[in-house]
Amino acid sequence: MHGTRSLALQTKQGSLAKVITTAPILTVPTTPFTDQKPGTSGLRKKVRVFQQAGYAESFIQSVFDAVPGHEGATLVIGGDGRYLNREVIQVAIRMAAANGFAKVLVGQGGILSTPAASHAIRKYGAIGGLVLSASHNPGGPNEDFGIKYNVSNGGPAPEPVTEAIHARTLEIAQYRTIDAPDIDLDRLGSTQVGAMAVEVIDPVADYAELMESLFDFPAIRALLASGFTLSFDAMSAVTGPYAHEIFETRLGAPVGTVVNGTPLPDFGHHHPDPNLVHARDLYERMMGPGAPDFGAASDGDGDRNLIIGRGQYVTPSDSLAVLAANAHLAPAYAGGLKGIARSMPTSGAADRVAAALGIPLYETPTGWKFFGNLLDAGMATICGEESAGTGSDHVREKDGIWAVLLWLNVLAARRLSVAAVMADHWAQYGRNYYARHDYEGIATPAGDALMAHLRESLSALPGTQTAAGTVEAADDFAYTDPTDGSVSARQGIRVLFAGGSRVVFRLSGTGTEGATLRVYIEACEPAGGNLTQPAAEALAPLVAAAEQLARIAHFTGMDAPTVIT
Ligand code: VG1
Ligand code: CO
Repeated sequence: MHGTRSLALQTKQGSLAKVITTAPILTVPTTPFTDQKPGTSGLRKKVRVFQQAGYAESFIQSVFDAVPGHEGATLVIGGDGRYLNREVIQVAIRMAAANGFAKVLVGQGGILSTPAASHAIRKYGAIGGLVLSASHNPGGPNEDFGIKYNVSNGGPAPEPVTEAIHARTLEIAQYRTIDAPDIDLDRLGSTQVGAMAVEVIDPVADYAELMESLFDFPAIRALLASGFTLSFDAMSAVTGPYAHEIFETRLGAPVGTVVNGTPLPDFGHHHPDPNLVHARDLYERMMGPGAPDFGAASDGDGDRNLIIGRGQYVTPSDSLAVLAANAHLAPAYAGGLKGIARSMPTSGAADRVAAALGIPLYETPTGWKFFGNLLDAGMATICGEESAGTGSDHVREKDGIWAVLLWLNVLAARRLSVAAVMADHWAQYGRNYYARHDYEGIATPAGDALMAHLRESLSALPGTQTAAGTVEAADDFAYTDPTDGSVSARQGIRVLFAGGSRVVFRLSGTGTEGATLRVYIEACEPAGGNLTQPAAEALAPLVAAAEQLARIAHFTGMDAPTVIT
Protein backbone atom coordinates (compact mmCIF):
# COMPACT_ATOMS: atom_id res chain seq x y z
CA MET A 1 0.00 0.00 0.00
CA HIS A 2 1.14 3.51 -0.74
CA GLY A 3 0.62 6.45 1.59
CA THR A 4 -2.17 8.98 1.27
CA ARG A 5 -1.44 11.44 -1.50
CA SER A 6 -1.77 15.10 -0.66
CA LEU A 7 -2.30 17.35 -3.63
CA ALA A 8 -1.23 20.93 -3.13
CA LEU A 9 -2.86 23.32 -5.59
CA GLN A 10 -0.88 26.42 -6.35
CA THR A 11 -2.59 29.72 -7.14
CA LYS A 12 -1.23 32.08 -9.78
CA GLN A 13 0.54 33.98 -7.02
CA GLY A 14 2.24 30.76 -6.08
CA SER A 15 0.81 30.59 -2.55
CA LEU A 16 -0.79 27.48 -1.17
CA ALA A 17 -4.53 27.97 -1.73
CA LYS A 18 -6.02 24.66 -0.90
CA VAL A 19 -4.99 21.20 0.19
CA ILE A 20 -7.11 18.38 -1.11
CA THR A 21 -6.45 15.00 0.40
CA THR A 22 -7.19 12.22 -2.00
CA ALA A 23 -6.78 8.55 -1.59
CA PRO A 24 -7.47 6.30 -4.53
CA ILE A 25 -10.36 3.89 -4.15
CA LEU A 26 -9.30 0.37 -4.93
CA THR A 27 -11.63 -2.33 -6.16
CA VAL A 28 -10.19 -5.68 -5.17
CA PRO A 29 -11.51 -8.87 -6.79
CA THR A 30 -12.56 -11.61 -4.39
CA THR A 31 -14.35 -14.93 -4.60
CA PRO A 32 -17.15 -15.88 -2.21
CA PHE A 33 -16.36 -17.73 1.00
CA THR A 34 -19.06 -20.31 1.62
CA ASP A 35 -18.80 -20.31 5.41
CA GLN A 36 -19.89 -16.76 6.29
CA LYS A 37 -23.40 -17.42 7.60
CA PRO A 38 -23.86 -15.39 10.81
CA GLY A 39 -24.84 -17.53 13.83
CA THR A 40 -26.63 -16.67 17.08
CA SER A 41 -24.51 -13.53 17.36
CA GLY A 42 -22.59 -12.60 14.22
CA LEU A 43 -19.84 -14.41 12.34
CA ARG A 44 -17.43 -16.31 14.58
CA LYS A 45 -14.46 -18.25 13.34
CA LYS A 46 -10.95 -19.21 14.34
CA VAL A 47 -8.45 -16.35 13.98
CA ARG A 48 -6.63 -18.28 11.24
CA VAL A 49 -9.87 -18.37 9.21
CA PHE A 50 -10.19 -14.59 9.51
CA GLN A 51 -6.53 -14.28 8.49
CA GLN A 52 -7.17 -15.72 5.02
CA ALA A 53 -6.65 -13.10 2.31
CA GLY A 54 -9.86 -11.20 1.72
CA TYR A 55 -11.89 -13.08 4.34
CA ALA A 56 -12.75 -10.24 6.72
CA GLU A 57 -12.93 -7.85 3.76
CA SER A 58 -15.49 -9.99 1.92
CA PHE A 59 -17.72 -10.19 4.98
CA ILE A 60 -17.47 -6.48 5.74
CA GLN A 61 -18.23 -5.60 2.09
CA SER A 62 -21.23 -7.94 2.21
CA VAL A 63 -22.46 -6.08 5.30
CA PHE A 64 -22.08 -2.71 3.59
CA ASP A 65 -23.77 -4.02 0.44
CA ALA A 66 -26.71 -5.22 2.54
CA VAL A 67 -27.18 -1.86 4.28
CA PRO A 68 -29.01 0.58 2.05
CA GLY A 69 -28.31 4.25 2.66
CA HIS A 70 -24.82 3.88 4.07
CA GLU A 71 -23.39 6.58 1.80
CA GLY A 72 -23.00 9.73 3.84
CA ALA A 73 -23.87 7.88 7.06
CA THR A 74 -22.01 7.39 10.34
CA LEU A 75 -20.65 3.99 11.37
CA VAL A 76 -19.53 2.95 14.87
CA ILE A 77 -16.59 0.52 15.14
CA GLY A 78 -15.20 -1.10 18.26
CA GLY A 79 -14.35 -4.42 19.75
CA ASP A 80 -13.46 -6.34 22.87
CA GLY A 81 -9.70 -5.95 22.42
CA ARG A 82 -9.04 -9.54 21.45
CA TYR A 83 -6.28 -10.69 19.12
CA LEU A 84 -6.80 -9.24 15.58
CA ASN A 85 -9.07 -6.44 16.88
CA ARG A 86 -6.82 -3.57 15.85
CA GLU A 87 -5.93 -5.02 12.45
CA VAL A 88 -9.54 -5.62 11.43
CA ILE A 89 -10.53 -2.15 12.68
CA GLN A 90 -7.97 -0.57 10.34
CA VAL A 91 -9.27 -2.68 7.45
CA ALA A 92 -12.87 -1.71 8.25
CA ILE A 93 -12.04 2.01 8.44
CA ARG A 94 -10.42 1.98 4.99
CA MET A 95 -13.35 0.03 3.57
CA ALA A 96 -15.90 2.37 5.16
CA ALA A 97 -14.12 5.31 3.52
CA ALA A 98 -14.15 3.57 0.13
CA ASN A 99 -17.83 2.73 0.52
CA GLY A 100 -18.85 6.33 1.03
CA PHE A 101 -19.52 6.55 4.76
CA ALA A 102 -19.20 10.14 5.94
CA LYS A 103 -17.89 9.33 9.37
CA VAL A 104 -16.58 6.53 11.56
CA LEU A 105 -16.62 6.67 15.36
CA VAL A 106 -14.13 4.26 16.86
CA GLY A 107 -13.40 3.53 20.49
CA GLN A 108 -9.94 4.51 21.74
CA GLY A 109 -7.55 1.58 21.51
CA GLY A 110 -10.19 -0.17 19.41
CA ILE A 111 -12.21 -0.77 22.56
CA LEU A 112 -15.99 -0.62 22.83
CA SER A 113 -18.00 -3.05 24.91
CA THR A 114 -21.04 -4.42 23.09
CA PRO A 115 -23.51 -2.35 25.17
CA ALA A 116 -21.32 0.76 24.82
CA ALA A 117 -21.28 0.27 21.03
CA SER A 118 -25.07 -0.05 21.09
CA HIS A 119 -25.33 3.18 23.06
CA ALA A 120 -22.92 5.01 20.73
CA ILE A 121 -24.94 3.99 17.66
CA ARG A 122 -28.10 5.37 19.27
CA LYS A 123 -26.58 8.49 20.76
CA TYR A 124 -24.80 9.62 17.60
CA GLY A 125 -27.51 8.58 15.14
CA ALA A 126 -25.24 6.12 13.35
CA ILE A 127 -26.66 3.87 10.66
CA GLY A 128 -25.09 0.92 12.45
CA GLY A 129 -21.93 -0.51 13.89
CA LEU A 130 -19.34 -3.22 13.53
CA VAL A 131 -18.68 -4.95 16.84
CA LEU A 132 -15.55 -7.05 16.66
CA SER A 133 -15.89 -9.79 19.20
CA ALA A 134 -16.38 -13.48 19.72
CA SER A 135 -17.83 -12.64 23.13
CA HIS A 136 -17.25 -15.43 25.67
CA ASN A 137 -15.09 -17.50 23.28
CA PRO A 138 -11.35 -17.49 24.07
CA GLY A 139 -8.99 -15.15 22.18
CA GLY A 140 -5.45 -15.36 20.82
CA PRO A 141 -3.76 -16.47 17.60
CA ASN A 142 -5.18 -19.99 17.87
CA GLU A 143 -8.55 -19.00 19.26
CA ASP A 144 -11.61 -17.12 18.09
CA PHE A 145 -12.52 -13.85 16.42
CA GLY A 146 -15.86 -12.48 15.31
CA ILE A 147 -17.67 -9.68 13.53
CA LYS A 148 -21.19 -8.64 14.40
CA TYR A 149 -23.21 -5.99 12.62
CA ASN A 150 -25.63 -3.88 14.65
CA VAL A 151 -28.36 -1.83 13.01
CA SER A 152 -29.50 1.74 13.60
CA ASN A 153 -31.52 0.95 16.75
CA GLY A 154 -28.22 -0.18 18.29
CA GLY A 155 -29.19 -3.84 18.33
CA PRO A 156 -27.85 -6.93 16.58
CA ALA A 157 -29.01 -7.19 12.99
CA PRO A 158 -32.32 -9.06 12.96
CA GLU A 159 -32.69 -12.22 10.90
CA PRO A 160 -33.85 -10.61 7.63
CA VAL A 161 -30.65 -8.50 7.69
CA THR A 162 -28.31 -11.36 8.61
CA GLU A 163 -29.93 -13.39 5.82
CA ALA A 164 -29.32 -10.58 3.32
CA ILE A 165 -25.68 -10.34 4.48
CA HIS A 166 -25.26 -14.09 4.10
CA ALA A 167 -26.82 -14.10 0.63
CA ARG A 168 -24.40 -11.34 -0.37
CA THR A 169 -21.35 -13.30 0.91
CA LEU A 170 -22.26 -16.07 -1.56
CA GLU A 171 -22.19 -13.85 -4.61
CA ILE A 172 -19.64 -11.16 -3.78
CA ALA A 173 -17.03 -10.55 -6.50
CA GLN A 174 -15.11 -7.54 -5.21
CA TYR A 175 -14.59 -5.30 -2.20
CA ARG A 176 -13.74 -1.64 -1.98
CA THR A 177 -10.94 -0.12 0.05
CA ILE A 178 -8.66 2.87 -0.22
CA ASP A 179 -4.99 3.42 -0.28
CA ALA A 180 -4.48 5.04 3.12
CA PRO A 181 -2.26 4.40 6.14
CA ASP A 182 -3.46 3.11 9.53
CA ILE A 183 -4.88 5.71 11.87
CA ASP A 184 -3.61 6.20 15.43
CA LEU A 185 -6.26 4.35 17.42
CA ASP A 186 -4.81 5.45 20.75
CA ARG A 187 -5.13 9.20 20.30
CA LEU A 188 -8.52 10.81 20.93
CA GLY A 189 -9.71 13.17 18.23
CA SER A 190 -10.42 13.45 14.53
CA THR A 191 -8.49 12.33 11.48
CA GLN A 192 -9.38 12.21 7.83
CA VAL A 193 -9.23 8.97 5.89
CA GLY A 194 -9.86 9.81 2.27
CA ALA A 195 -13.03 11.88 2.23
CA MET A 196 -14.25 10.32 5.48
CA ALA A 197 -13.84 11.68 9.01
CA VAL A 198 -12.68 9.28 11.70
CA GLU A 199 -13.16 10.22 15.31
CA VAL A 200 -11.49 8.27 18.07
CA ILE A 201 -13.85 8.51 21.06
CA ASP A 202 -13.49 7.78 24.76
CA PRO A 203 -15.06 4.32 25.01
CA VAL A 204 -16.19 4.74 28.63
CA ALA A 205 -17.46 8.31 29.12
CA ASP A 206 -20.81 8.17 27.28
CA TYR A 207 -21.61 4.77 28.73
CA ALA A 208 -20.80 5.78 32.31
CA GLU A 209 -22.96 8.85 31.91
CA LEU A 210 -25.85 6.69 30.67
CA MET A 211 -25.52 4.40 33.71
CA GLU A 212 -25.52 7.38 36.03
CA SER A 213 -28.76 8.57 34.43
CA LEU A 214 -30.52 5.26 35.08
CA PHE A 215 -29.58 4.42 38.65
CA ASP A 216 -29.50 6.01 42.07
CA PHE A 217 -25.73 6.49 42.27
CA PRO A 218 -25.88 8.38 45.63
CA ALA A 219 -27.76 5.43 47.20
CA ILE A 220 -25.26 2.91 45.80
CA ARG A 221 -22.38 5.12 46.96
CA ALA A 222 -23.93 5.19 50.45
CA LEU A 223 -24.30 1.40 50.42
CA LEU A 224 -20.64 0.97 49.49
CA ALA A 225 -19.60 3.53 52.11
CA SER A 226 -21.52 1.60 54.78
CA GLY A 227 -19.10 -1.32 54.58
CA PHE A 228 -20.88 -3.32 51.89
CA THR A 229 -18.17 -5.07 49.88
CA LEU A 230 -18.08 -5.79 46.17
CA SER A 231 -15.82 -7.82 43.91
CA PHE A 232 -16.06 -7.49 40.14
CA ASP A 233 -14.09 -9.84 37.89
CA ALA A 234 -13.59 -8.32 34.43
CA MET A 235 -11.92 -11.56 33.29
CA SER A 236 -9.14 -9.59 31.49
CA ALA A 237 -11.77 -8.61 28.96
CA VAL A 238 -13.46 -5.43 27.82
CA THR A 239 -15.30 -4.37 30.99
CA GLY A 240 -12.14 -3.55 32.94
CA PRO A 241 -11.99 0.17 32.01
CA TYR A 242 -15.75 0.54 32.45
CA ALA A 243 -15.74 -1.16 35.84
CA HIS A 244 -12.78 0.85 37.15
CA GLU A 245 -14.48 4.10 36.17
CA ILE A 246 -17.98 3.23 37.39
CA PHE A 247 -17.43 1.14 40.53
CA GLU A 248 -14.18 2.56 41.83
CA THR A 249 -14.10 6.14 40.56
CA ARG A 250 -17.75 7.18 40.39
CA LEU A 251 -19.21 4.97 43.14
CA GLY A 252 -16.22 5.07 45.48
CA ALA A 253 -15.59 1.35 45.88
CA PRO A 254 -12.00 0.79 47.01
CA VAL A 255 -9.28 0.25 44.43
CA GLY A 256 -8.97 -3.51 44.04
CA THR A 257 -12.72 -4.01 43.81
CA VAL A 258 -12.20 -4.69 40.11
CA VAL A 259 -9.98 -7.69 39.44
CA ASN A 260 -8.50 -8.72 36.07
CA GLY A 261 -9.34 -5.18 34.97
CA THR A 262 -6.99 -4.80 32.02
CA PRO A 263 -8.23 -6.06 28.64
CA LEU A 264 -5.72 -8.55 27.18
CA PRO A 265 -5.70 -9.87 23.59
CA ASP A 266 -5.84 -13.45 24.89
CA PHE A 267 -7.80 -12.72 28.10
CA GLY A 268 -4.86 -14.10 30.06
CA HIS A 269 -5.42 -17.52 28.41
CA HIS A 270 -8.88 -17.82 29.98
CA HIS A 271 -12.35 -18.22 28.57
CA PRO A 272 -13.94 -14.84 29.32
CA ASP A 273 -17.20 -16.64 30.07
CA PRO A 274 -18.75 -15.70 33.40
CA ASN A 275 -20.11 -19.06 34.45
CA LEU A 276 -19.41 -21.45 37.29
CA VAL A 277 -16.62 -23.17 35.38
CA HIS A 278 -14.69 -20.27 33.89
CA ALA A 279 -15.31 -17.79 36.72
CA ARG A 280 -14.40 -20.43 39.29
CA ASP A 281 -12.09 -18.10 41.26
CA LEU A 282 -14.89 -15.65 41.90
CA TYR A 283 -17.28 -18.46 42.81
CA GLU A 284 -14.85 -19.88 45.34
CA ARG A 285 -14.18 -16.46 46.82
CA MET A 286 -17.91 -15.86 47.20
CA MET A 287 -18.55 -19.24 48.80
CA GLY A 288 -15.52 -19.13 51.11
CA PRO A 289 -14.88 -17.51 54.47
CA GLY A 290 -14.59 -13.73 54.40
CA ALA A 291 -16.47 -13.45 51.10
CA PRO A 292 -17.51 -9.98 49.96
CA ASP A 293 -21.22 -9.17 50.10
CA PHE A 294 -21.59 -9.16 46.34
CA GLY A 295 -19.63 -10.71 43.50
CA ALA A 296 -20.04 -10.26 39.77
CA ALA A 297 -18.25 -10.96 36.51
CA SER A 298 -18.71 -10.09 32.88
CA ASP A 299 -17.72 -11.69 29.59
CA GLY A 300 -15.38 -10.88 26.70
CA ASP A 301 -17.50 -8.11 25.19
CA GLY A 302 -19.25 -6.95 28.36
CA ASP A 303 -22.81 -7.98 27.63
CA ARG A 304 -23.13 -10.88 30.08
CA ASN A 305 -23.19 -10.87 33.87
CA LEU A 306 -22.67 -13.41 36.62
CA ILE A 307 -24.19 -12.55 40.00
CA ILE A 308 -23.12 -14.31 43.21
CA GLY A 309 -24.00 -13.08 46.67
CA ARG A 310 -22.04 -14.15 49.74
CA GLY A 311 -22.74 -17.90 49.82
CA GLN A 312 -25.52 -17.52 47.26
CA TYR A 313 -25.22 -18.21 43.54
CA VAL A 314 -28.03 -16.61 41.54
CA THR A 315 -28.98 -18.36 38.31
CA PRO A 316 -29.26 -15.93 35.39
CA SER A 317 -32.92 -16.90 35.01
CA ASP A 318 -33.56 -16.03 38.66
CA SER A 319 -31.57 -12.83 38.28
CA LEU A 320 -33.87 -11.72 35.45
CA ALA A 321 -36.92 -12.45 37.61
CA VAL A 322 -35.53 -10.64 40.68
CA LEU A 323 -34.49 -7.62 38.63
CA ALA A 324 -37.90 -7.42 36.97
CA ALA A 325 -39.67 -7.71 40.33
CA ASN A 326 -37.51 -4.98 41.90
CA ALA A 327 -36.73 -2.69 38.96
CA HIS A 328 -39.14 -0.01 40.21
CA LEU A 329 -36.59 0.72 42.97
CA ALA A 330 -34.26 2.25 40.36
CA PRO A 331 -35.11 5.72 39.01
CA ALA A 332 -35.22 4.67 35.35
CA TYR A 333 -37.86 2.03 36.00
CA ALA A 334 -39.84 3.74 38.79
CA GLY A 335 -42.82 4.06 36.46
CA GLY A 336 -43.03 0.29 36.05
CA LEU A 337 -42.26 -2.12 33.22
CA LYS A 338 -44.18 -2.43 29.95
CA GLY A 339 -43.39 -6.10 29.59
CA ILE A 340 -40.72 -8.74 30.13
CA ALA A 341 -39.10 -10.82 27.40
CA ARG A 342 -37.01 -13.95 27.86
CA SER A 343 -35.46 -16.45 25.50
CA MET A 344 -37.26 -19.76 25.31
CA PRO A 345 -34.63 -21.81 27.22
CA THR A 346 -34.60 -19.24 30.06
CA SER A 347 -36.61 -20.46 33.06
CA GLY A 348 -40.19 -19.41 33.67
CA ALA A 349 -39.27 -17.54 36.88
CA ALA A 350 -39.80 -14.22 35.08
CA ASP A 351 -43.21 -15.39 33.86
CA ARG A 352 -44.47 -15.47 37.45
CA VAL A 353 -43.25 -11.93 38.02
CA ALA A 354 -44.92 -10.72 34.83
CA ALA A 355 -48.16 -12.38 35.90
CA ALA A 356 -48.00 -10.76 39.34
CA LEU A 357 -47.28 -7.36 37.78
CA GLY A 358 -50.05 -7.82 35.23
CA ILE A 359 -47.72 -7.20 32.29
CA PRO A 360 -47.04 -9.31 29.17
CA LEU A 361 -44.28 -11.90 28.97
CA TYR A 362 -42.71 -12.68 25.58
CA GLU A 363 -40.86 -15.90 24.84
CA THR A 364 -38.34 -15.54 22.00
CA PRO A 365 -35.69 -17.77 20.39
CA THR A 366 -32.13 -17.71 21.73
CA GLY A 367 -30.14 -14.59 20.86
CA TRP A 368 -30.53 -10.89 21.64
CA LYS A 369 -31.50 -10.05 18.05
CA PHE A 370 -35.03 -11.25 18.80
CA PHE A 371 -35.59 -8.64 21.54
CA GLY A 372 -34.91 -5.56 19.40
CA ASN A 373 -38.34 -5.30 17.82
CA LEU A 374 -40.12 -5.75 21.17
CA LEU A 375 -37.98 -3.03 22.76
CA ASP A 376 -38.43 -0.66 19.79
CA ALA A 377 -42.20 -1.18 19.89
CA GLY A 378 -42.34 -0.39 23.61
CA MET A 379 -43.76 -3.85 24.32
CA ALA A 380 -40.99 -4.95 26.69
CA THR A 381 -38.74 -3.01 29.08
CA ILE A 382 -36.53 -5.78 30.52
CA CYS A 383 -35.16 -8.83 28.69
CA GLY A 384 -33.00 -11.74 29.67
CA GLU A 385 -31.41 -15.02 28.72
CA GLU A 386 -30.35 -18.03 30.79
CA SER A 387 -26.82 -17.57 29.41
CA ALA A 388 -26.25 -14.64 31.77
CA GLY A 389 -27.52 -11.85 29.58
CA THR A 390 -29.85 -9.25 31.02
CA GLY A 391 -30.71 -5.82 29.72
CA SER A 392 -33.37 -3.21 29.17
CA ASP A 393 -34.60 -0.62 26.71
CA HIS A 394 -31.69 1.72 27.61
CA VAL A 395 -29.72 0.12 24.74
CA ARG A 396 -30.47 -2.74 22.34
CA GLU A 397 -27.96 -5.24 23.69
CA LYS A 398 -27.64 -7.20 26.86
CA ASP A 399 -25.53 -5.31 29.35
CA GLY A 400 -23.39 -6.86 32.08
CA ILE A 401 -22.51 -3.73 34.06
CA TRP A 402 -26.11 -2.50 33.83
CA ALA A 403 -27.28 -5.73 35.51
CA VAL A 404 -24.71 -5.36 38.31
CA LEU A 405 -25.76 -1.75 38.87
CA LEU A 406 -29.45 -2.65 38.98
CA TRP A 407 -28.68 -5.33 41.56
CA LEU A 408 -26.68 -2.82 43.61
CA ASN A 409 -29.49 -0.28 43.32
CA VAL A 410 -31.98 -2.88 44.57
CA LEU A 411 -29.72 -3.88 47.46
CA ALA A 412 -29.13 -0.22 48.34
CA ALA A 413 -32.88 0.32 48.53
CA ARG A 414 -33.76 -2.89 50.37
CA ARG A 415 -30.65 -3.27 52.54
CA LEU A 416 -30.90 -7.06 52.44
CA SER A 417 -28.27 -9.63 51.57
CA VAL A 418 -28.45 -11.38 48.18
CA ALA A 419 -29.39 -14.61 49.97
CA ALA A 420 -32.25 -12.85 51.78
CA VAL A 421 -33.50 -11.29 48.55
CA MET A 422 -33.54 -14.73 46.91
CA ALA A 423 -35.31 -16.42 49.84
CA ASP A 424 -37.92 -13.69 49.85
CA HIS A 425 -38.38 -13.96 46.07
CA TRP A 426 -38.86 -17.74 46.12
CA ALA A 427 -41.25 -17.53 49.08
CA GLN A 428 -43.43 -15.16 47.09
CA TYR A 429 -43.21 -16.63 43.58
CA GLY A 430 -41.97 -20.20 44.02
CA ARG A 431 -38.67 -21.44 42.65
CA ASN A 432 -37.57 -22.62 39.22
CA TYR A 433 -34.63 -24.91 39.90
CA TYR A 434 -32.44 -24.63 36.85
CA ALA A 435 -29.24 -25.80 35.20
CA ARG A 436 -27.75 -25.96 31.73
CA HIS A 437 -25.64 -28.93 30.73
CA ASP A 438 -23.29 -28.32 27.79
CA TYR A 439 -21.68 -31.11 25.80
CA GLU A 440 -18.88 -29.30 23.98
CA GLY A 441 -16.67 -30.39 21.12
CA ILE A 442 -18.88 -33.16 19.79
CA ALA A 443 -18.67 -34.04 16.10
CA THR A 444 -21.17 -32.03 14.07
CA PRO A 445 -22.81 -35.15 12.53
CA ALA A 446 -23.31 -36.59 16.04
CA GLY A 447 -25.04 -33.40 17.23
CA ASP A 448 -27.21 -33.33 14.13
CA ALA A 449 -28.12 -37.00 14.56
CA LEU A 450 -29.19 -36.43 18.17
CA MET A 451 -31.43 -33.54 17.19
CA ALA A 452 -32.85 -35.47 14.22
CA HIS A 453 -33.68 -38.37 16.51
CA LEU A 454 -35.51 -36.03 18.90
CA ARG A 455 -37.41 -34.41 16.04
CA GLU A 456 -38.45 -37.80 14.69
CA SER A 457 -39.71 -38.93 18.07
CA LEU A 458 -41.59 -35.70 18.86
CA SER A 459 -45.08 -36.97 18.14
CA ALA A 460 -44.49 -40.11 20.20
CA LEU A 461 -43.11 -38.29 23.26
CA PRO A 462 -46.35 -37.25 24.98
CA GLY A 463 -47.39 -39.96 27.40
CA THR A 464 -43.85 -41.38 27.73
CA GLN A 465 -43.02 -42.41 31.31
CA THR A 466 -39.74 -41.06 32.71
CA ALA A 467 -38.04 -40.66 36.07
CA ALA A 468 -39.50 -37.13 36.12
CA GLY A 469 -43.06 -38.29 35.45
CA THR A 470 -45.10 -38.46 32.27
CA VAL A 471 -44.25 -36.25 29.29
CA GLU A 472 -47.20 -33.90 28.79
CA ALA A 473 -46.21 -32.25 25.53
CA ALA A 474 -43.25 -31.79 23.19
CA ASP A 475 -42.55 -29.48 20.29
CA ASP A 476 -39.89 -27.80 18.16
CA PHE A 477 -40.06 -24.16 19.22
CA ALA A 478 -41.07 -21.66 16.53
CA TYR A 479 -41.46 -17.93 17.05
CA THR A 480 -43.60 -15.43 15.23
CA ASP A 481 -42.41 -11.88 15.85
CA PRO A 482 -45.49 -9.97 17.02
CA THR A 483 -44.28 -6.72 15.44
CA ASP A 484 -43.51 -7.84 11.88
CA GLY A 485 -44.88 -11.37 11.64
CA SER A 486 -41.51 -12.89 10.70
CA VAL A 487 -41.23 -16.56 11.64
CA SER A 488 -38.16 -18.33 13.06
CA ALA A 489 -38.63 -22.09 13.15
CA ARG A 490 -36.62 -25.04 14.55
CA GLN A 491 -35.36 -23.12 17.57
CA GLY A 492 -35.05 -26.05 19.98
CA ILE A 493 -36.90 -29.13 21.23
CA ARG A 494 -39.06 -28.61 24.31
CA VAL A 495 -40.21 -31.53 26.43
CA LEU A 496 -42.80 -30.43 28.98
CA PHE A 497 -43.86 -32.12 32.21
CA ALA A 498 -46.68 -31.41 34.66
CA GLY A 499 -46.43 -28.15 36.57
CA GLY A 500 -44.11 -26.39 34.10
CA SER A 501 -40.99 -28.53 34.59
CA ARG A 502 -39.21 -29.16 31.30
CA VAL A 503 -36.11 -30.16 29.39
CA VAL A 504 -34.98 -28.26 26.30
CA PHE A 505 -32.43 -29.37 23.70
CA ARG A 506 -30.68 -27.24 21.11
CA LEU A 507 -27.32 -26.90 19.37
CA SER A 508 -25.17 -23.84 19.98
CA GLY A 509 -24.88 -21.25 17.24
CA THR A 510 -21.77 -19.49 18.53
CA GLY A 511 -19.12 -22.21 18.50
CA THR A 512 -16.26 -22.36 16.01
CA GLU A 513 -15.36 -26.05 16.13
CA GLY A 514 -17.65 -29.09 15.97
CA ALA A 515 -20.96 -28.85 17.78
CA THR A 516 -22.09 -28.04 21.30
CA LEU A 517 -25.27 -29.60 22.61
CA ARG A 518 -27.08 -27.51 25.23
CA VAL A 519 -29.55 -29.25 27.52
CA TYR A 520 -31.62 -26.88 29.66
CA ILE A 521 -33.25 -28.42 32.72
CA GLU A 522 -35.91 -26.75 34.83
CA ALA A 523 -37.93 -28.04 37.78
CA CYS A 524 -40.76 -25.86 39.05
CA GLU A 525 -41.52 -25.73 42.76
CA PRO A 526 -44.50 -23.60 43.71
CA ALA A 527 -44.47 -21.16 46.64
CA GLY A 528 -44.93 -23.12 49.87
CA GLY A 529 -43.05 -26.12 48.39
CA ASN A 530 -39.50 -27.29 49.06
CA LEU A 531 -37.52 -24.19 48.18
CA THR A 532 -34.14 -25.01 49.70
CA GLN A 533 -32.97 -28.17 47.98
CA PRO A 534 -29.57 -28.31 46.31
CA ALA A 535 -30.33 -27.64 42.61
CA ALA A 536 -28.62 -30.83 41.43
CA GLU A 537 -30.90 -32.88 43.67
CA ALA A 538 -34.06 -31.13 42.51
CA LEU A 539 -33.06 -31.61 38.88
CA ALA A 540 -31.82 -35.24 39.05
CA PRO A 541 -35.05 -36.89 37.80
CA LEU A 542 -35.19 -34.50 34.83
CA VAL A 543 -31.52 -35.14 34.02
CA ALA A 544 -32.33 -38.87 33.89
CA ALA A 545 -35.34 -38.15 31.68
CA ALA A 546 -33.17 -36.09 29.31
CA GLU A 547 -30.77 -39.01 28.89
CA GLN A 548 -33.63 -41.44 28.35
CA LEU A 549 -35.35 -39.31 25.70
CA ALA A 550 -32.33 -37.93 23.81
CA ARG A 551 -29.87 -40.83 24.25
CA ILE A 552 -27.10 -38.32 24.84
CA ALA A 553 -24.42 -40.86 25.76
CA HIS A 554 -25.26 -42.94 22.70
CA PHE A 555 -25.04 -40.05 20.23
CA THR A 556 -22.19 -38.06 21.80
CA GLY A 557 -20.14 -40.83 23.36
CA MET A 558 -19.98 -38.68 26.51
CA ASP A 559 -21.49 -39.74 29.79
CA ALA A 560 -21.27 -36.33 31.45
CA PRO A 561 -21.49 -32.71 30.31
CA THR A 562 -18.32 -30.64 29.94
CA VAL A 563 -19.92 -27.60 31.57
CA ILE A 564 -22.75 -27.34 34.09
CA THR A 565 -23.93 -23.86 34.79
C1 VG1 B 1 -25.11 -18.30 23.26
C2 VG1 B 1 -26.19 -18.17 24.30
C3 VG1 B 1 -27.21 -17.12 23.88
C4 VG1 B 1 -26.48 -15.79 23.62
C5 VG1 B 1 -25.38 -16.01 22.60
C6 VG1 B 1 -24.56 -14.76 22.37
O1 VG1 B 1 -25.67 -18.75 22.04
O2 VG1 B 1 -26.83 -19.39 24.51
O3 VG1 B 1 -28.17 -16.98 24.91
O4 VG1 B 1 -27.39 -14.83 23.13
O5 VG1 B 1 -24.49 -17.03 23.04
O6 VG1 B 1 -24.07 -14.26 23.55
P1 VG1 B 1 -25.57 -20.28 21.57
O7 VG1 B 1 -26.20 -20.31 20.20
O8 VG1 B 1 -24.14 -20.66 21.60
O9 VG1 B 1 -26.36 -21.07 22.57
V1 VG1 B 1 -22.54 -13.54 23.58
O10 VG1 B 1 -22.37 -12.83 25.09
O11 VG1 B 1 -21.63 -14.83 23.12
O12 VG1 B 1 -22.65 -12.39 22.35
CO1 CO C 1 -20.98 -11.47 25.11
